[in-house]
Amino acid sequence: ASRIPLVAGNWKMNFDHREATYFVQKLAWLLRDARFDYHACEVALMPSFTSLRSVQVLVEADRLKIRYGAQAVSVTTQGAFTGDVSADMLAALGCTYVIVGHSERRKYHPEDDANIVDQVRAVLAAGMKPILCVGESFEERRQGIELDFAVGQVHDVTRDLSSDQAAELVIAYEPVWAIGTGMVATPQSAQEAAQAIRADLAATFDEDVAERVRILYGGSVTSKNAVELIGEPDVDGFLIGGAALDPDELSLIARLT
Ligand code: G2H
Repeated sequence: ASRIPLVAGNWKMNFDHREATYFVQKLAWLLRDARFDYHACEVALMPSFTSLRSVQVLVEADRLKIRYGAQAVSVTTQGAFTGDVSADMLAALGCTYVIVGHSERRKYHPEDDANIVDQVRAVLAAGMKPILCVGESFEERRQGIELDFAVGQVHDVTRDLSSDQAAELVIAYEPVWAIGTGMVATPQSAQEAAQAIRADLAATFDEDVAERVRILYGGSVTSKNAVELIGEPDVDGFLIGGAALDPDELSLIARLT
């Protein structure tokens, strides 16, 4: 496919701004040392809000090709919303991506489908790309409805978008049972889900949109399982948690992708 793969590190609630700065320097050095081709694979990091400014300063000063983004965003543009961060604030920090609807946000915060649609809209309106996370829990998999469930989660968000908006999406298929558990999905089941999601995009929009959207796999990705997963035709990269906390491991995964 013509899609450029994306390796995105989701740091979750790890690293303060000093640790983030050190990490980015080390990762950039490792990739430079390996003559990494950023045109062949995009690398992005999703630090905490508190680290974004430090990452921006470093990326701009050293002209790094590493991209970055946030892990969530407010659905409102400004005003009396204590503790929230707007999409425009993130765009002003040079963010390329914003993770939307991660299962941990769906679980620990009141992020329901309506809120997730609004976050996607806010991210797009500010000129960034949402990384929309979907995926079934163990219960849905046990019932054998995992594909319908994941496709349904995508559909609930995309049905109200225009083709131009949908084409900007990155979708991360992250089966909840695989998140942080060491239980990675098989390449076949990651492919099945990615293929089903792409087919739904083709049905909702058209082939062009379906071919443009990158679909990542997430859930216990490491350098040990990345090669097999990326070999699948509809898997366009990874959203990586635990393994993204080690610059050597993350650079290795990027090089293998
Ligand atoms: C899934 C993933 C990153 P991990 O949440 O989004 O985390 O790789 O630790 O399973």
